[in-house]
This record gives sequence, structure tokens and C-alpha cells, in this order.
Amino acid sequence: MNALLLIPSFCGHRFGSEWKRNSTISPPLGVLYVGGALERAGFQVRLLDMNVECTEREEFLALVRRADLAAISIMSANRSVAQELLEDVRAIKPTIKIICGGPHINCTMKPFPGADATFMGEGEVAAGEICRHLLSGESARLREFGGLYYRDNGTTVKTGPPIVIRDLDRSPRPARHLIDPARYGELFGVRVSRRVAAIDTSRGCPYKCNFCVRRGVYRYRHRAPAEVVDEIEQIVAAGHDLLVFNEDNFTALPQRAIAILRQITRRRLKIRIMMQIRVDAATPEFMAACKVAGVWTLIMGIESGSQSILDYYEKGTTVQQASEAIHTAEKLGIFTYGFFILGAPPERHSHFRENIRFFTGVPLDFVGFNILDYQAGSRLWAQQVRAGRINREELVVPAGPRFGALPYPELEDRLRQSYRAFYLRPQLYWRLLKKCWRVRDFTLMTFLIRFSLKLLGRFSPFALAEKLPDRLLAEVQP
Ligand code: B12
Ligand code: SF4
Repeated sequence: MNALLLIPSFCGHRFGSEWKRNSTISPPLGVLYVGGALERAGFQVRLLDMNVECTEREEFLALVRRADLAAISIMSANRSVAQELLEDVRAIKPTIKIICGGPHINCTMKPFPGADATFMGEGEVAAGEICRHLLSGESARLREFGGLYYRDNGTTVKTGPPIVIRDLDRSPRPARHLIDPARYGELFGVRVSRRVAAIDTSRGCPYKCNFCVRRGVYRYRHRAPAEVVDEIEQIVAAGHDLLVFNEDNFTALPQRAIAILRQITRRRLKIRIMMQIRVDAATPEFMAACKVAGVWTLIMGIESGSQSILDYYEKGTTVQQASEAIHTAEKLGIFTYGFFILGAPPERHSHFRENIRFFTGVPLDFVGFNILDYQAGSRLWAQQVRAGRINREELVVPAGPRFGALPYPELEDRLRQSYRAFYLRPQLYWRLLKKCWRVRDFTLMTFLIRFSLKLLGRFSPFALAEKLPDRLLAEVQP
């Protein structure tokens, strides 16, 4: 039995010279778990991540023709490309069985159009067996599994609630051999790792930020520190130089997080670590444990530099906490990557200005800005459905006047201005160069030089001269 495990590209369903690379830091952990389940059920698995692997059309045709089953992992951001990919696979081989799963399915809980089966939940235990029964046509056996929509004699059958792993310590580990880790490990298109691995130590999150989709099937569960660190030991032994923690909230239980970091230190595991934290978890004890364990970069969901906007999102953190977390990381020589959301309905010009003042006033090293999406599975989406502003069939709706925010093109302008305000500051690069030197991080120093050259290429000299942050701040001040 041959399975083709597919990750649709975020840049369109394209081949050969038309293909575009969508570089990323982290290997696709969820798909590696599913790949392991398929292998244990007896499948020969070929994983094709169309974001990082370019195939010629002929090669793709051969892969699909050879496969008995196509398993597609979908995020909301690539759902239309996934639809195109699915239709293409079906056209190439009409008899192939197609199963879909992934974050998009887990947020929307709807059958994916054209699939023989849609899987809701966590796939590392059951996905292999489900796919075997799907292939053998034993639809009666499929009924034994929760979290499925499948087609039976022209009708769509829905089985019980989604499959959620109760005891993460007993679930199998991801099939890391299915990818070439050298295809990953890039930040903004610049390589920062030769061999990167991803791990998750918990699933779900106990918080309730209203824009976030990690509710529903994602009840908070966690693995035992010793078990996590055993896995990290294997990762280090396999020669990885960067480890990314792919989870919602590593710090949900602060003492557990600190216990993991201390065990990494105690076992003398040498690897750079990148993880996502909430700013309210950055206590001096946690940050000190991070530094000693080798944490290289902390990704912080800051969301806004304006307290009233943070409160609107029900984030439960303060601007002060964000500032303190960034300053502590700076002092310890840990790199920081802050994420912000633009487009909340109450957000006005003054908030935008406050945000810029915040992120240019703290020693933050990198930033990412996103425009708010109302995503199925989030509380904001549900509220707007109840208010009649979103139709249930609209699964992802961008912010805009419908919700009392600015028109989308204006939000895009603000997003561009925010990027310029942050990155077009000579003092940022000077501080970062000093930090790289201080912590002897030459990987990041090389990254920084290549990244600034890229950035200079992207912004025209006019933009550089006109959009320096002081000018921008002057421009937006009343
Ligand atoms: C790492 C990560 C990324 C990486 C992806 C790296 C990679 N190569 O995969 C990067 C940085 C590229 C990324 C980007 C984005 N991400 Co992201 N990301 C994550 C994060 C933190 C971890 C993903 C992960 O590994 N999870 C752990 C694994 C075990 O879970 P899983 O992937 O869901 O897989 C399980 C099941 O879904 C199922 N499964 C998965 N696939 C399949 C397939 C089949 C056939 C079956 C049967 C089962 C199955 O089984 C798996 C094992 O249990 C998640 C949050 C989270 N905790 O999941 C957000 C998350 C997936 N991202 C999200 C978003 C919104 C984005 C962005 C759109 C953000 C943005 N605005 O730019 C972009 C989109 C990409 C782009 N345009 O470039 C949302 C997705 C929401 C949605 N409805 O799709 C999440 C849930 C975060 C959130 N809280 O909102 N992301
Ligand atoms: S945004 Fe982060 S902290 Fe908030 S609910 Fe989602 S995963 Fe949890």
C-alpha cells in the first residue's frame, strides 16, 4: 500500500519553474505524526511538502499514479490551494482514496469537499488504521472511529466526537525520517539551521484569547518532563542544531516548563531552542532557566502595544509584562520575535500610533504583523455569527468595515507602515549586531547581514529616505 502524504503550498498549486518556495523554520510536525501512523499500518509513505519541495509536473503525476491513498493536511490559509490539489489528484487517478485532516478541519469541523474521508482530531494513533479500512472499502469498520466524515453509497456519514489523545506520554513519536530537515530551518528566507527538528510537549491551551482557534478539541494536555527530554536527547544525538517547540503554550504550567528546561541543562544537551511563550510567563526564574538550557529565540504573542486593544482580545496580559519580558530577554542575550495583530474594531489612529511607539521603544529583535481574521473555531467568529455579520459558511473572514474596522487596503497600509517603522531603523541593526557579538551568535549575525540586504532590495531608496520611523511617528502624531 502506497500513501502520498501531501502538504499544499501557501503560494498556489504550481510545478517546475512556476513553483514558489515558501520557506519556513519548522518541519511539519503534525504530518510527521500522521506519517508514523501510516507506516505502522503498513503503508509505504512518501511525504511531499509542496512549500519546500519543487516537483516537475511529470514527477507529481508519477507520484499520484503510484499511490493508493492521498492524505492531505490543511490549514485555513492554504485551503483553496488544498482544494485545487485534491481535484488535481482526483483527476490524475480517479480511483485513489483521499483523506483530509489538519488544523483547518479541526477548527471548522466540516467535511472537506471532494474527499472520501475527513478526519477531525489528532491523527498519530488512529490515522493509519482508518486509512487501511478506507482503502479496503470496509466502511463498517470506519464507524468504529470517532472524528470522521466519510462517503458511503453516495451519502456522507459522520461518526462520533473527534479523536483526542488523552495520554500524550503513551502516544508514538513523529516519523522524522520522512523529511529532509535541511529543507527547513529558514527565517525570512535566510538559512539559520543546518538540521532542524520540531517537538511538542503539550497540546492545547487553557487561555481564552477571543481571536484564537485553539479551543474545541484542544483541551490542554501535557507530557511528562522526563519523557520530553528523552525525545530531545534523541534529537540531539541525531545531529540537529535547532529545536523548535511547536505548541500553543509551552508555559501554561510554569513549573513544568522550568522542569523541562532544567532537565535539558542537567543532561548537558547542547541545542539551540526556539519556543513560543506568553509574556506573563516570563518570570525571572523561567527566563534564567531558558538561558541556561540554550533557548535561542523566544516568540511572543504580544498582539498590541495598546492596553485597551489587548483587553479587547481578552488576552489577559499587559503591555508592561510584554515590555518586561523583552527587556529581560535582551539582558540575558536571548533573541525575541514579537507578533502583533492589526484590525481590531476599536483600533483607531491613536492605537496604531501607540503600537508603533511600543515596538520601536523596546529592544525587540524581530516582528511579525498579521491582520485580524475571524476564523471558525474562535470566539470572535462565533460572536459575529450570532450578530448576523458572518454567515456560518464563511470560515475565515478578514477584518474590515463589516466589523467596525478600517477597510482592508487601509489595514494593509498600516501593516506595511508597521514593518517599515520597525525594520528601517539603523539603531535596530546596530543593537542587534552588538547583541550577536555579546552572545557570540555568528549564525544570527550572518542572518542579519543577509536579511538587511534583502530588505534594502525590497524597499525603494525613496521609501528608505521617507519612511524612517521618526518621520513616521511625526507624521502620525496629531
Ligand atoms: C508551527 C506552526 C506554523 C509553522 C508551520 C511549520 C510547518 N512546516 O508545518 C509556520 C510558521 C509556517 C506557520 C504559519 C502560519 N500559521 Co501556524 N502554527 C504552527 C503551530 C504553532 C504548530 C503546528 C504544529 O506542529 N502543531 C502540532 C501538531 C501535532 O498538530 P497539527 O499540526 O494540528 O497535527 C495534528 C492534527 O491536525 C492531525 N492532522 C494533521 N494533518 C493531518 C492530515 C491527515 C490526513 C490526518 C488524518 C490528520 C492530520 O494529526 C496531527 C497529529 O495529531 C500551530 C499551533 C498548534 N499548536 O498546532 C499554528 C497554527 C497551525 N497556525 C495557524 C496560522 C493561522 C498560521 C498562519 C496563517 C499565520 C499567519 N497569519 O501568517 C501562517 C500560515 C502559513 C503561511 N501563510 O505561510 C493556525 C491555524 C488555524 C487554521 N484554521 O488553519 C494555528 C492553529 C495557530 C492558531 N492558534 O491560530 N505556522
Ligand atoms: S493565543 Fe496563545 S495564549 Fe491565547 S488562547 Fe491561543 S494559544 Fe492560548
